[in-house]
Amino acid sequence: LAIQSQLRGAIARDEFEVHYQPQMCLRSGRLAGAEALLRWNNAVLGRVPPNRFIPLAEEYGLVNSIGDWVLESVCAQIRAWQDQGLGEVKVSVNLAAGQFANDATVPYVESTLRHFGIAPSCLGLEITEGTVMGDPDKAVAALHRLKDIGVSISLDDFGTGYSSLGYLKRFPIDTLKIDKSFVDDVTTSANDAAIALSVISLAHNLNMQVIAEGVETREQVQFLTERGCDEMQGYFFSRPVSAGEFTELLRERR
Ligand code: G
Ligand code: G
Ligand code: NA
Ligand code: MN
Repeated sequence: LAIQSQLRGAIARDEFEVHYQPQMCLRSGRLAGAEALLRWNNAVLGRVPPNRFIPLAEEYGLVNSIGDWVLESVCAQIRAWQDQGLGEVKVSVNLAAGQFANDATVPYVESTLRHFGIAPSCLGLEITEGTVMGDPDKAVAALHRLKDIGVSISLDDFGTGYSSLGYLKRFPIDTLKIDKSFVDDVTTSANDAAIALSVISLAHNLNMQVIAEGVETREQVQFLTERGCDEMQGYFFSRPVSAGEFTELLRERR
């Protein structure tokens, strides 16, 4: 398959790029950090979205090397921003199921942070419900080891998978992300509004933060702000942008 052989050589050919989507703190109105979103631009296949190539990377056994590349690239960038006097920038990185299942991942996260001299509080890891449900007991242990290092954990796409509230109680999760599918109609659908409010209450009652993703309109911002959502991410604020463009946003923040 063309995509398999192209994906295999993508790191060596330097075809990946990390983009950064701003995450806004609603209380201060300021830039709180970013989610790292991987981009692949291949000479033969063009731009392939991560929704397509990450599952293939899992299947071909490439997800660990790609994930390592993302983590190093993000840590090098956080270091560079700090060296440029732009402060400690918090970045959330998506962790694939195959990385999460790999015992080498936690020590690798720790040694990479140390290598770049980055405070663990600058790194967040985003997992999905599917990532942790495969082997929940192992997941609880791995999450605790990550918490011990000092990185924070977000549960992505919350509400769209098969999560059980019992697991939510056991997982040391810092932040729930309200999935875009609930945000889209939050100001027009009573059901979506009820779900968003319930997730905000659930998170706060469990001493977690809440971030809404896929926020596109002023009405959504207002609705979610009034109801106590902590952070937001979406096209209303910014699309995912290149590291260079994000550097400009950080300069404006100062
Ligand atoms: O921008 P968007 O098309 O970037 O992202 C689509 C999906 O791909 C999201 O579910 C996102 O979590 C996932 N994704 C983006 N970058 C990465 C990455 O570096 N690693 C993993 N595992 N998933 C990613
Ligand atoms: O699955 P995950 O939540 O990690 O991926 C987020 C995806 O949503 C990425 O593909 C990202 O580019 C996209 N995204 C982020 N903000 C918005 C938005 O406001 N509107 C839309 N349509 N997509 C968004
Ligand atoms: Na994500
Ligand atoms: Mn998501």
